[in-house]
Amino acid sequence: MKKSTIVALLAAGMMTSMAATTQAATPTQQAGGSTAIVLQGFHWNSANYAGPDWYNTLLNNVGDISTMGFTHVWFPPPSDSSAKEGYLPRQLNKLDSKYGSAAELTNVVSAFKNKGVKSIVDVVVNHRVGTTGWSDFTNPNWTTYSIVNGDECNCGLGNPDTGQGFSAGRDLDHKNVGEVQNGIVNWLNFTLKPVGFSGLRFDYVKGFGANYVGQYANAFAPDFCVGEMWPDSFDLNNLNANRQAIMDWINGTGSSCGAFDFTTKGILNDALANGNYWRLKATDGKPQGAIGWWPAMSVTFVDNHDTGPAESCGTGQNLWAVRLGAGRLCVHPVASGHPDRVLPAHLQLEPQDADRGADGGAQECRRDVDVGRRHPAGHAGPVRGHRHRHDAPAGDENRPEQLEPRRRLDLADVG
Ligand SMILES: [Ca+2]
Ligand SMILES: [Ca+2]
Repeated sequence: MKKSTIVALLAAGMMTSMAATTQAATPTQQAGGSTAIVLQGFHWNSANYAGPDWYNTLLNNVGDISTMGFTHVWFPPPSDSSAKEGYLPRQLNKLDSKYGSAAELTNVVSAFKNKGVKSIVDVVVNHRVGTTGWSDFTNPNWTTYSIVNGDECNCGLGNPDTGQGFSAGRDLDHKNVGEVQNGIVNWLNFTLKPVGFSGLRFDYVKGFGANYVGQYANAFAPDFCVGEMWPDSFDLNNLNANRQAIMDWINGTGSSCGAFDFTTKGILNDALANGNYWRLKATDGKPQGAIGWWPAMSVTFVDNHDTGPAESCGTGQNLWAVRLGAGRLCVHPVASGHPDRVLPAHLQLEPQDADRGADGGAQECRRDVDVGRRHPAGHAGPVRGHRHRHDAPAGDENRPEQLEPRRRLDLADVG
């Protein structure tokens, strides 16, 4: 994927002119009436997969994922990274990673596209790491003027950070037009878009100004955009403060990107742990989370690679199967307060057996799971089950199997 200098310079010139004419726009899936259901197509252990690697594991599941009704799949950060999971990006334009090769990535994205499923790329641009050290950025080559002047490397020659710092990587100076802004837009449009990605997920957006997410999203023109905006605090007795922080961030992007509804996620945690389902409904009768205030821009959320606890069954986030019960709430239109619409929802592709216990024991930490969606007409969508045991050999029994539809849990059922 390496570009020649001539091509890169040409691209930079093109993007400068394009950026000047790009208009702010809300992604189509967030403009209202969305029917998107997003599957997080990886988990924290996915980078460990080999034979097949993760991209080919996904490839083997394209048919099932499309049949289950998912409209979008969220991919892990695809660039070369010093952390195998992809969250310490190094050579942005190199798309060979622990998840697989650039060719395999393009292949699986194409396979999804052929089934009508769109792909979302995980965009990590708060920070970057050097190729051989802390700050020698290559491919594309950026100087230390691209690093904020308060970074822990004491090497940054740029402006002060426009958001929070991240100590494991060099915080990028998003005010820097020539290297950072143009470099990110070029990467989005000339490295990632040709892979086939149509959606954006922005990582750690508290790390830099929301306006830059809006700028980058507008340059890419995604059909779906979501930011990882965890408010600094979560107080069950002051949920409005939590969701207001999410609203403020969306506003900061110029309504060019939605956000995960982490308020609802926090309420669900309490509801499921303590039976406080009443919290899910606000006094105005609408959902208490971000979806109650701005449903079209709020992406309901269950769990992901860095929220699931790991109290048992070895390492990694492995309780999402339990939490998928909550997913039933999230994928139901009734949960949105808008029965005519299924809001974007997010579930996670269940792991296979890569994180089985080191002792090879028989402890089962993932139970039968069913996921599905209720169509606007009220009929249940396809329901599939995945059964995994730590003592089960990899093979056909780890393949999804058709299970009988089960009773679904609606907000209406619980108060
Ligand atoms: Ca830093
Ligand atoms: Ca930062």
